[in-house]
Amino acid sequence: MPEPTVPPPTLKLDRLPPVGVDRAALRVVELPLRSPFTTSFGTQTLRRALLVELEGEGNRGIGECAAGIEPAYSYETLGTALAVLRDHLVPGVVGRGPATVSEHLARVAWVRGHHMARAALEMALLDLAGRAAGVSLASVLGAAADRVPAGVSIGIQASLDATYALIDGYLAQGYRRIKLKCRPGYDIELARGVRSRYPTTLVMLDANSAYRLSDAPTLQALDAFDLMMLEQPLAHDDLVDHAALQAQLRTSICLDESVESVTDARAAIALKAGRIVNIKAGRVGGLIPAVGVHDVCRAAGWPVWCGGMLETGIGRAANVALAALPNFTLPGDTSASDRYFDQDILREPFRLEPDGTLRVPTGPGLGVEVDPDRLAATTQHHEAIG
Ligand code: NPQ
Ligand code: MG
Repeated sequence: MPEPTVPPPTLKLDRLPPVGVDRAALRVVELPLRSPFTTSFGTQTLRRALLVELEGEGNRGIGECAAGIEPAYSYETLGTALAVLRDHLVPGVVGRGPATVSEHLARVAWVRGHHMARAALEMALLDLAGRAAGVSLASVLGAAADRVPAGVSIGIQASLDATYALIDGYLAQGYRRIKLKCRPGYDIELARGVRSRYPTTLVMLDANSAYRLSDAPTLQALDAFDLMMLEQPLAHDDLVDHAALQAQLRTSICLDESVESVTDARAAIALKAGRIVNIKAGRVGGLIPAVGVHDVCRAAGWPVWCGGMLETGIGRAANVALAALPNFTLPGDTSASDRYFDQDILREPFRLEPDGTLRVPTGPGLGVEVDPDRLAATTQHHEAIG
C-alpha cells in the first residue's frame, strides 16, 4: 500500500525579512463586555487585555495577550504575563540588532511555560516583520481562504428561554454554529431543549473542565442530541481520562485546555483522547506552534477550529488569519467584534458578512489599524520597556 500523503507544512516564515526592535512598551486596556459572560469557572463583565507594542526601523508591531484577570481558564493572568514580558521576554528582543522572527524567538526560547505571554510577543514580532515586508500574517501562516465561517459562544444563562432568545438573535445575524457553555446540572435539558427547537443547527457544548470521569453516564445521555462535539469535559491535564471517556461516547470530544503544545496534540492523538482540537495561539505559545498543532492534527485526520479568548480586534485579526488555514474545517469562536464589545479598539471592527463569515485581513502584518482615540480612552496602564 502507498504511504498516505502528508500535506506539506503551511508556514512561510521565509517571507519575513530580518528586523530590529528599537523600542517596546506594554499596555493594559479595559473594554466593558456588552453582556456578562458566564462559564463553568465564573462570570466576566469586562475584558482587560495586555498589549505588546514594538517599534523598529520605522515600523510598528502590536500583539495581544490572551491571559485573563484571574488564573481560572489558565494559570496565567494578566499580571503574570505583564511580569514575564517585562522582566524576561521583551528585554530578550529589544536593542539586540536585526533578526528574523525565528531568531528573535530563539533568544527567549529558554523561558519555560507562560505561553500566553510568549504568544503576545510573537504576535507583535509577526506584525512588525509583516509590515516591514508588506505581507499579510495570513499569507505567512499559510492561509487557504479569504473568509472564515463564524460561530458564536453563548455563556450560561439564567433560563432556557434566555438562551433561546440569544440563539434566535445570533442565527438571524448569520452565525453558522452555536456553542453553549455548560456545567453539571446545566447540560442535558439544555441540549435537549436546544436540539428540539433548532433541529438542523450546528450545536456543541463546552464544559471548561467541569466534569469527572465518574460523570460518564450523564455525558452519555448527550449522545441523543446529535451535538457536533463536547469541548473539554474533563481536567486540563487529564488526557488519559479523556481517552477513557471518548471510548464511551458517540459524541466527539474536542480538546481545548488539554492541548498546550504540539507535544500535547501528538499525545492526544496517540491516546485517542478526542477527535477534534480547538486551537488558540495563546494557549500553545504562539501562532507558529498553533500552525504546528494544525499540521499534526491534519496529518492524523483530526479537524481543528479556532477558539476565542474575548479578544479585542487585535487578537481577533490573528485568530481570523489562523482560521484561514486548510485544516480549520469547522466554524470557530471567531465572532464579530460586536459579539463582545459595543466599540472595538480598531478603526474598522470585524463585521459578520451576510454569509456568516469574517473577512481575512489582507493588509501587511495583522492587517488592522488601531484607533488612537479608542486606544487612549481604554488604556489603564502603559510602560516603556528596555
Ligand atoms: C473557551 N472562550 O473556549 C473560552 C473560555 C473563556 C469564547 O468560549 C476572560 C478571558 C474570560 C478568557 C471566559 C470562549 C474568558 C476567557 C471564557 C476564556 O473555553
Ligand atoms: Mg473552551
